[in-house]
Amino acid sequence: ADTPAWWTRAVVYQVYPRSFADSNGDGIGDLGGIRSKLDHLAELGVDVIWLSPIYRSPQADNGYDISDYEDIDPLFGTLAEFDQLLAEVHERGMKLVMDLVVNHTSDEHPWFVESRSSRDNPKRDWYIWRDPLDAHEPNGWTSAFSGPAWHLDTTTGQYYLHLFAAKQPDLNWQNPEVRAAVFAMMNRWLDRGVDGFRMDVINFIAKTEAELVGESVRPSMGAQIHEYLQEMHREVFAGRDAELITVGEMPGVTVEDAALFTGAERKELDMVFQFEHVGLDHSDTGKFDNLPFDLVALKTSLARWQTGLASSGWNSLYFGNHDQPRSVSRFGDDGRYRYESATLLATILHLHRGTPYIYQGDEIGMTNAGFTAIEQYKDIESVNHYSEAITAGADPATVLVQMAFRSRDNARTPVQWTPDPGAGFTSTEPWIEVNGNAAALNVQTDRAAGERSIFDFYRRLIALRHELPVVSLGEFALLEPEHPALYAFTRTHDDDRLLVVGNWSGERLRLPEGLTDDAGTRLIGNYPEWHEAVLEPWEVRVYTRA
Ligand code: TEU
Ligand code: CA
Repeated sequence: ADTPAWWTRAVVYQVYPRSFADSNGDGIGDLGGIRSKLDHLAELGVDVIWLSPIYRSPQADNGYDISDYEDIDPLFGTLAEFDQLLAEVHERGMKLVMDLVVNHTSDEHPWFVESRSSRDNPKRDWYIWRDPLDAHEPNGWTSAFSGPAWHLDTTTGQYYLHLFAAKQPDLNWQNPEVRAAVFAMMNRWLDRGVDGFRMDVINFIAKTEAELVGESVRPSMGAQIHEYLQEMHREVFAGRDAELITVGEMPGVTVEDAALFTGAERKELDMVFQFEHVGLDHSDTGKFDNLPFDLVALKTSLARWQTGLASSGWNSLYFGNHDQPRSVSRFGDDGRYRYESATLLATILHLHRGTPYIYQGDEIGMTNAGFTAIEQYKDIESVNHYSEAITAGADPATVLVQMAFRSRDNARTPVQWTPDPGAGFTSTEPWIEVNGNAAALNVQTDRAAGERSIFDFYRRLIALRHELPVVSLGEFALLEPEHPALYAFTRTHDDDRLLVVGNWSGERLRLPEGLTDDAGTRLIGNYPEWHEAVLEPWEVRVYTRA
């Protein structure tokens, strides 16, 4: 069998630059801040750093609205500083991945400025323009950020499509000129030394005429998506993909599709971010309609993805990112058992088969922000949701409770480095409030916690993935699928076998009879002692048997 790709043993760390570290005292994170924390990342042991967008942008969606793909926004620094950061990342033996946002640009991108200037502009067909239908939007599609997905441009009397904000017009990927321009830009970043891309909503780029005029509320994934990604592979990655890592963010992707996107012989992507497990705790009416957590649903979903990509393709593994609530608040206990539940979540995730992604701050168990007033929120999705809900007659207090759990801003408060005011993130007023628990919850305090350092626990999990083929490649098998609080599974590789047992609850849990018989010895656990037949609240154990 051919040698497993390097990223089967790798761990990726996501930096959301605006909230990571501010080096020039303007309250916004920047490249200088990232450079000052590279030792933190190297000590953690991560292999790849994924940067959320740092390109020129009006910041309507915190940089996911790009107005120049080939320059760094002055908020974050300069191209020269970027090259310095890249060199320092490489010096430490780490790789750097950029965020590729090419389903849409900013409405201030020169391409769109030209496109919207007249109906016969050569770039008109670089975006998706349609005539009004009975003086209204061409179809019923809605934006992810509330309201219709179409915006009427009065200059030319046509609507343009935007699946996200009106300041994020969708590119027309059916146009070969668009594809060529994107591929050329990607090649220039790779030629600059970048080691790959995380591709923003990349499954949305394929919209066909049928879908555009169809009445579906949101686009399904157009059939040409595989053609586009295979063309991207030929034009950009072929001949150099062995050293690179590509991950496609794909809301709504199924495990069957993911097997096609990530099969090695398919020459499309290395892995995808799927959304099933992060969609279980809200209703279909919308992400802010929160539902109670259901462990059986979670472990069943993740197990199906393990099985579905066991022989072909590859999983990414994540519980958090800049769009999701903080995982210890969402899935664990961010109060009494914060250390125990944060380390349980990390162990369960990192011992699945796939490439784990650590979101900045999760390595010290950062929690949801605890915002109570709409003025504290900055995220366009949250702010638009609030005004839409209130306009529709919802009770502001109810909406604020929903947002306090679900808002993307929960993951976007500044990383907490020290107990000082400003949490060591900035010397001035930060662009978004620092979490009120920063004085006790920060890197400095966590690193001094010895046995109860979450950072140190992550460091050990990452080392296990680097050292043990049973962790990176071992076959996954879920045990006790119906148990409401026990998360148990095995990993087997040649003669090596791991047994992972986790008590995903705040109550003591009696282990099923015989489950740990001949399970072997202790590999890692989050309680100092193991009382054989009973798991303590949020206790996780990994047994190893050769
Ligand atoms: O996210 C796309 C996406 O799926 C989320 O925005 C999701 O739709 C939303 O949070 C509801 O669950 C990517 C980026 O990660 C996000 O930050 C951007 O806002 C979005 O695309 C548009 O670029
Ligand atoms: Ca700054």
